[in-house]
Amino acid sequence: MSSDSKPKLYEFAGSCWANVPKLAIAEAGYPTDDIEWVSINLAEGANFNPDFLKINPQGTVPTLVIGDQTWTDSTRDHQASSSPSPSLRTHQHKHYRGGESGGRRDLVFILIVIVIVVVIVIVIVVVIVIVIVIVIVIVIVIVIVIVIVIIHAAAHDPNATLLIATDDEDRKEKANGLPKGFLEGRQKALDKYAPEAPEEFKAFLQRKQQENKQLLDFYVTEPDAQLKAKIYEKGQQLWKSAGIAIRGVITQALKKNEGPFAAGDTPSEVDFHIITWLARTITNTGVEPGSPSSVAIPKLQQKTGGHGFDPVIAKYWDTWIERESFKSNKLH
Ligand SMILES: N[C@@H](CCC(=O)N[C@@H](CS)C(=O)NCC(=O)O)C(=O)O
Repeated sequence: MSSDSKPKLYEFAGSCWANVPKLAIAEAGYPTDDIEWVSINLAEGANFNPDFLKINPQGTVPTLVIGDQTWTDSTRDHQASSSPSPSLRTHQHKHYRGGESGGRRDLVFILIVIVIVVVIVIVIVVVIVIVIVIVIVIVIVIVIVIVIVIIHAAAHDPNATLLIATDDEDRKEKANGLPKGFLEGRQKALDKYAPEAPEEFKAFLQRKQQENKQLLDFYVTEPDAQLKAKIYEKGQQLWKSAGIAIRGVITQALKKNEGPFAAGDTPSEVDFHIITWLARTITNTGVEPGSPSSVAIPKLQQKTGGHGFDPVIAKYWDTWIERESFKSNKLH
């Protein structure tokens, strides 16, 4: 496959959501050579380069380009593989002329009526079964979409739990670790691109420049007590919401079948979103990426308010961390 005709996946090894299509590709056994992988270094703010903004004006990864079509959100990636509606076919109806048999018209008439009634009943039953199947499929699709939308909610965004401190100790750790370095790298890029960017991206970049600077300042200067309280409140709220998502929608999704995955014994699209989010959320608790549930779950419980989780969560996590797609993509 020539590089021009290959699907192009813009991603970053440290990106949480880019793991959704990466897992889907690995689980489907799609040859990685058939994809052109383009790394957008988020820690250096490469996503704010106007050249990338022309491809995805939100400046986020994953971004998938196939031919002249672009997908800029992992929650819509599945559309890339959806097939077009089947074309309608015209049916030719043949008309037959019925014959008559001598003096038994009434009997023939009754038989014809019975046949017609039986055919009508069969047609009605088939239509009802088809409608029930369609309704079940629609309900399943709606539930999957709802779960995916909830997992992606800003209320427990894993990029926010990574960057927003919950207390003084957490602030100190973030100020001495990856979050501060990440914010600094972005700031450098934003300070460079915002003034010289084409008009269409200026407002977006200036807003990002301001927001990023506020958070960076929180770590590199000594904030006043009021700002600290405001940020910590936001950080705690994010973890509380993460706990609600795990104990609510994720547990429900995993308990629908025997498990360990949402749809049974093989991972499906909804799992790629759940595990991507869970892996980053667990890493954000401070444990080593890919730690077993005996280590990860108690820490996750503590961060999300202390209440227990249903055992399906630990089972789900331990199943995923052993999976090749999880390991090869270094989910964290
Ligand atoms: N809803 C989007 C979110 C994508 C997203 O926020 N990606 C992060 C990396 S995990 C990103 O590119 N952030 C760059 C930024 O916000 O500056 C999706 O699922 O694709």
